[in-house]
Amino acid sequence: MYRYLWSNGPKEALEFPDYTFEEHYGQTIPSFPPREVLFDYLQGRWKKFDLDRFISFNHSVKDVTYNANSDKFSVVTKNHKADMLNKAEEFDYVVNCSGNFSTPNVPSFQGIEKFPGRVLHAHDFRDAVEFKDKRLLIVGASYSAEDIALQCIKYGAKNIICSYRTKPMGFKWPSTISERPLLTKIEGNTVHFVDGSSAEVDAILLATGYLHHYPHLEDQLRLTGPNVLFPKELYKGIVWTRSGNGKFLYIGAPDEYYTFTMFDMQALWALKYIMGEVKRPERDAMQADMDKWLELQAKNKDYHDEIDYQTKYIMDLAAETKYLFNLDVAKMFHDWEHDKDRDILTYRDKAFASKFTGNMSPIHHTPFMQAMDDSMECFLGGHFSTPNVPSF
Ligand code: NA7
Repeated sequence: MYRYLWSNGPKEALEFPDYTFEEHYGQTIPSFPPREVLFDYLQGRWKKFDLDRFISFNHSVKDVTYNANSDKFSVVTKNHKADMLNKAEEFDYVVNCSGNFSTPNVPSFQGIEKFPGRVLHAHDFRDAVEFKDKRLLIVGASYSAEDIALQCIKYGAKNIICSYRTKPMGFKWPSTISERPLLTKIEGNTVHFVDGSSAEVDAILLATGYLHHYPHLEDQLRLTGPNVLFPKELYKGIVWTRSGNGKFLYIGAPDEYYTFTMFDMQALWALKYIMGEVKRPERDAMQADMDKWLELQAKNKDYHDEIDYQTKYIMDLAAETKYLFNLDVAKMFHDWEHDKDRDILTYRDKAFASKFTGNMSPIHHTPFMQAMDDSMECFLGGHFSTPNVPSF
């Protein structure tokens, strides 16, 4: 979570029904908070429910293996404070929630090893100020490329070229950001592109996504493949079907629009499944269900289809768990995408209403592109204006 990172989606689209932003902050706050404000909200929820007591801090999971004879998992953890491995423990179920946005996908391009400037992956991007007055090439055309390009321009980069492999992001960029097709090679400071054009740049940032990477799991338990809304071999996007007798689960493996609420919904489904309240069908029916989701996924043509797809997925989990709240914020996501298409520089200045309190958020005291201080104090400290929109 790099410095100056503000939420790139409305906070109302990730709000927990059982712990609203208004409950946490004691007031309504703008819809696109910086990272510190979101982190504080998360902390509030786990403090409210006293969740720390279930966690062994300073421990990492080193090895998970499934033993078909005992139908149990053997788990080795490391105690980092004592700097020692613990004795293997046995578990009936294992739920892997280690995330899939931390191991960079690093493609290679001819000549990149001799490029004289800085080369980094989005994972290692920390502070946009580093690129003040610089010409930056960003490879990739998804969320990281979009956001890092904006951040760098905001904090004074001279110009930015975003290079796409499949299709351009296509936003109405300011004159300092442009898009070109994929680079072919790099010679000194000069980058050549597929369309025959070239440009001189000072730094190269690979916003080329992340890999599913689970070195703490034995091979047969490891999910691999691209970052998609419905990964293969996961029944309901949760239960690993290749091995582990239906007792090895993943939470948070799909790519996401819904984020916090999707993790929560998956966790509830996993809990009810482990408790035996939700059952998995026979192997063929499980496969048919996964195939259905994979086929539907293949039909998605744009962000809007993907939003509806993930909404459907979450509603499916909600129906099976008899969840009490309606988490469907598809309309909010569609509006947000339209705001981005209208003006990528101002979409974060919009306000949304909470699905659970019904209250409209105020507009932040400073437009995003002029808001240089991302501290919680500054964000919450100013006077908010009330947006001129009808209440929901
Ligand atoms: P994403 O969303 O997985 O996007 C990765 C981008 O990198 C995407 O545009 C890819 O192009 C591009 N890419 C991947 N490999 C290459 C190569 N070899 N050459 C050129 N371009 C490449 O990752 P982000 O970091 O943007 O976002 C991470 C998550 O944060 C995201 O999934 C959301 O959940 C929020 P493609 O379009 O596939 O051709």
